[in-house]
Amino acid sequence: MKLFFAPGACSLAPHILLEETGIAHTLERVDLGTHKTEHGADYMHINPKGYVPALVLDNGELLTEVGVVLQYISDQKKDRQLMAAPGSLERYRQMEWLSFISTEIHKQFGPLFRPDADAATRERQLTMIGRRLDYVSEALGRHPYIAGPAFTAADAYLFTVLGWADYVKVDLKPWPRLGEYRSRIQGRPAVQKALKSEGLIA
Ligand SMILES: N[C@@H](CCC(=O)N[C@@H](CS)C(=O)NCC(=O)O)C(=O)O
Repeated sequence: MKLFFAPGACSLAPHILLEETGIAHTLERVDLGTHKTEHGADYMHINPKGYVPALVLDNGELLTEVGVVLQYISDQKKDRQLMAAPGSLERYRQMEWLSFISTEIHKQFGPLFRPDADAATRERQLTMIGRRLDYVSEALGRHPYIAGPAFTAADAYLFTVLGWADYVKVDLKPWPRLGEYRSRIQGRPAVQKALKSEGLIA
C-alpha cells in the first residue's frame, strides 16, 4: 500500500494505523499548496479531490476519506482489533466516533487554519470545538480510549485532530483529560514511529 500524506495532517491517522498493524507500506509526501508530490507527480491526477489522505491499495485502486481508509487498514489485520467485526453494534459505535471526529471536530478546526480567519470566525469555531471537547472529555472519564477500554482506529484519528490545537492556539487546559490522553497515545511505539517519520518529533 502507498499512503499519500502531508506532515501532521489528518493523513497522520492512517499512517499511525499502518504502523500499528505492521502492514508493508510506502509513503509519499504531498505539498497541499502546489499539489505536487515529493517525487514531482501532479497529485490532482492521483487524487482529483486534491486532499490527503489517499491510500493506493495493492490492486492499484485509490481509497480516500479518513474514516473509510482507517476502517480499511483495520480490516486487513483483524487480530489487532482496531475495529470491531462488521455488523456488530460495537462496530457501529466505533463508526459513530469516526464520524463525530470527522464532522464535529476535524472539520471545525478547518477555518482556524485559514490565514484570513477573522476574530468572529475564530470565536465561533472555538465555541463549537469547546462543546465537542466537553463531550469527548466526558467519554474519556468513563474509559481510557475513546471507544472503550482498548486503543482503536478512532483513537488514531482523535489523537491527530487534538494535535492541531497546538498549531492554531486552542488551549486544551480546560480539559485536563485530553492532555493525559494525548500523552498516553503519543507514548505508543507505533505513534512515535509515525510522528518521527513525518518529522513532527525528533
Ligand atoms: N473529507 C476528507 C477531508 C480530508 C482533509 O480535510 N484533508 C486536509 C488535511 S487534514 C487537506 O488535505 N486539505 C487540503 C485541501 O482540502 O485542499 C477526509 O475525510 O479524508
